[in-house]
Amino acid sequence: MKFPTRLTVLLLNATGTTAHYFWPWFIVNGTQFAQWKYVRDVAGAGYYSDEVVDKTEPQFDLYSTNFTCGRLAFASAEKTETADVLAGSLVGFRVHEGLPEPDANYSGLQHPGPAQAYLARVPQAVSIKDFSGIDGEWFKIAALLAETDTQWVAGNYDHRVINFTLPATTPPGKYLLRFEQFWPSPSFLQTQFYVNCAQINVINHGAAGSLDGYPFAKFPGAYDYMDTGIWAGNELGNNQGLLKYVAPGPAVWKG
Ligand SMILES: *[C@@H]1O[C@H](CO)[C@@H](O)[C@H](O)[C@H]1NC(C)=O
Ligand SMILES: *[C@@H]1O[C@H](CO)[C@@H](O)[C@H](O)[C@H]1NC(C)=O
Ligand SMILES: *[C@@H]1O[C@H](CO)[C@@H](O)[C@H](O)[C@H]1NC(C)=O
Ligand SMILES: *[C@@H]1O[C@H](CO)[C@@H](O)[C@H](O)[C@H]1NC(C)=O
Ligand SMILES: [Cu+2]
Repeated sequence: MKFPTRLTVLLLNATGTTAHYFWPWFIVNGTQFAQWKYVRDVAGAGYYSDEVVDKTEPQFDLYSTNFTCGRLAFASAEKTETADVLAGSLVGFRVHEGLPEPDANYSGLQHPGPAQAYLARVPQAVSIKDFSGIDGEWFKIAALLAETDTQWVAGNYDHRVINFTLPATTPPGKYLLRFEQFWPSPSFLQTQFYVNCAQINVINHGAAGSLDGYPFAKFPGAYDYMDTGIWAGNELGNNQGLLKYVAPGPAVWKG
């Protein structure tokens, strides 16, 4: 079911901070790289006068092409570098809540909630700079959900970095790595999504796993406003019963 419009409550804040955020830092081999080096830079939403703060605005429209990798992310493909990542290694994204430098690095996670990561392979004949991911075949490689019935894995403000493993059997090649973290809301259309994509080149000298038969997702397209993992009930909205939570999207690829 599509709901293309949303009534937006404008929260204009003169001091320039919001209760929102984005994920501009990619972490590989234990190193946190410069903002937007490997992550495609995004546009603001047009709600805040400060350019950086404007990027913190969450996404609500699950059917927008901006839902693939963040607002107008494809426009940054050309200037984004591609990180070599060994299959099986730990990677991570670090949060930025729109604080001015040099405090940006100390941003925290404003909204605990599920975090998931997907890969879409860049077709062999295509350059990653020409790959938006909109027609990509996305497979899920990580779902960091509940730790206990009342606590998400990404569970508090001090959780600045979200790490996950790139599966050891990921076939070598260029990929977009789509990272999302979100705050499921009991209010319809109010679930706040924070989506960013890194450009990666997977190096794998070992055996590659099979993706035959995997139910690939499309972004946009895979998620719906009616998904119980997105339009949360009141229990979930109050951080209760989290172990029963069913995340949107297909199952995590078994490798
Ligand atoms: C994420 O991994 C980094 C190493 O890259 C480590 O320093 C950090 O403690 C990890 N953070 C969490 C929350 O697991
Ligand atoms: C994507 O985001 C940009 C920047 O906020 C906006 O101008 C544009 O209308 C959005 N596109 C879609 C398809 O939602
Ligand atoms: C991470 O380490 C691997 C193995 O040493 C190396 O090939 C790769 O270039 C490193 N990636 C980055 C982004 O530094
Ligand atoms: C930001 O934090 C990371 C990880 O703790 C650290 O490696 C980096 O030096 C910090 N950068 C700044 C500018 O403080
Ligand atoms: Cu928010």
